[in-house]
Amino acid sequence: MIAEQKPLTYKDYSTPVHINWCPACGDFGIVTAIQKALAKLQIPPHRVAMFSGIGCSGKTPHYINAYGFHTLHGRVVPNASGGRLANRDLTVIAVGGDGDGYGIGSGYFVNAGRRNLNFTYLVFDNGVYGLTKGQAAPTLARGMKTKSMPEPAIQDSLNPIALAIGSGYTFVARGYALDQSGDVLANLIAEAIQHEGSSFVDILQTCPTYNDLMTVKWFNEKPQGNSRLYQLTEEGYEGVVKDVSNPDEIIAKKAQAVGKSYEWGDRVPLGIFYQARLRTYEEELEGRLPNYGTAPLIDWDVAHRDVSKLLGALR
Ligand SMILES: Cc1ncc(C[n+]2csc(CCOP(=O)(O)OP(=O)(O)O)c2C)c(N)n1
Ligand SMILES: [Mg+2]
Repeated sequence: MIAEQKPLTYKDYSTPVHINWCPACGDFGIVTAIQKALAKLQIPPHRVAMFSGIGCSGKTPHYINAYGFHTLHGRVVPNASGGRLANRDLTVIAVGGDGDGYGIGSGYFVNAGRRNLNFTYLVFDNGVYGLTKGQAAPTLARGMKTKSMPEPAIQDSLNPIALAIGSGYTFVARGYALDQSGDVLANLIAEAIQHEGSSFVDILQTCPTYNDLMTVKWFNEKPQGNSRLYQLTEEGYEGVVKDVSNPDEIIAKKAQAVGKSYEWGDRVPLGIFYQARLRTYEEELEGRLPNYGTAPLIDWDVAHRDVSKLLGALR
C-alpha cells in the first residue's frame, strides 16, 4: 500500500540555518511569502531551484529548503537561466536586491525579459545597497537622503515596472514585503510562479537599518485619506491581455501598464500591471536544438554520441 502523502506546509520549506538579517528586516516577510507560495502550489522542495545574487537579499536560498545557488553580485539572472535550460523539471526562482538587478545586473535583467524563459525573478527593493551599508540603490529617487547617506541622491531613480515591460517580461507585478494579512504577497508570488514565461515581481521592502524614509509607517500612511498602498484590482485595473493573438491589445495593455507604473508618492499601486501568455524561450528552442526538452541535460546520453563526422569536418 502506498502511504498517503501529507500536504506540504510552508514549514516544509524552512531550513535550520540561522537567519542573520537585522531585526524587523522586510526580507523576513518575503521569505515567508515564498515558502507559503511553494506550499500553496505543493511543489516538492527537490523540484525547486533558488538562485540569488550578492546582498542581504542574496542570503535567501540559505533559508529555503530547496536547491540553492548563491551566485555573484549582478549575475543571478544568467545563472538562473542556465539552471532552467539545463533542467525544465525545476521551478526556477531568482532573487536579488535592487542594486543587484537594476544596477550591476541591469543588462541581464533586460535581456532575460526579451527571452521570455519560464522562470520567476523576485527583486527585493529597499532603495539601498543594504549589505554594503546603505548607499543609494537605483530605485532611490533624486533628492532623497537616507540616514546612511552624507548627501542626497544626485541621480534619478529608474522605474522597475516600466523597465520590465519595455524589456519583454510577460508577467510584471509589484508586491509589498510586509503584506502578510490574507497572504497577499504569497498569492502574488504563486501567480508569478504559475505564469508560463518570464515573471518579474518588484517587492517593496523595508530596511530598518539604513532606509529611514520608506518605513513601515510611511507605507501604512493615508496621505489624502486613502491608503498609500493599494491593490490595482481594487480600482478596477486589469493587467491581463485576453487575446494574445492581437498585437494591438498587447501594445495597448503595455502602454496602460507603463502609465500606471508612474503613479508613486501619495498612492502606490500593488499587484499585476501586465500579464500575457506569449511563446516562451523553451517553446522557441524545441525542435531547433537536438534532444532539447526531452529530458534534463544530466540524463542525455552524451558519452555515446558519435562526433567523428563533426571532427572530420573540422580537420
Ligand atoms: C562585482 C561586485 N561588485 C560589488 C560588490 C559589493 N557589493 C556586495 S552587495 C552590494 C549591493 C547590495 O545591494 P542590493 O543588491 O540592493 O541588495 P541588498 O543588500 O539591499 O539586499 C555590493 C555593491 C560585489 N560583491 N561584487
Ligand atoms: Mg537593496
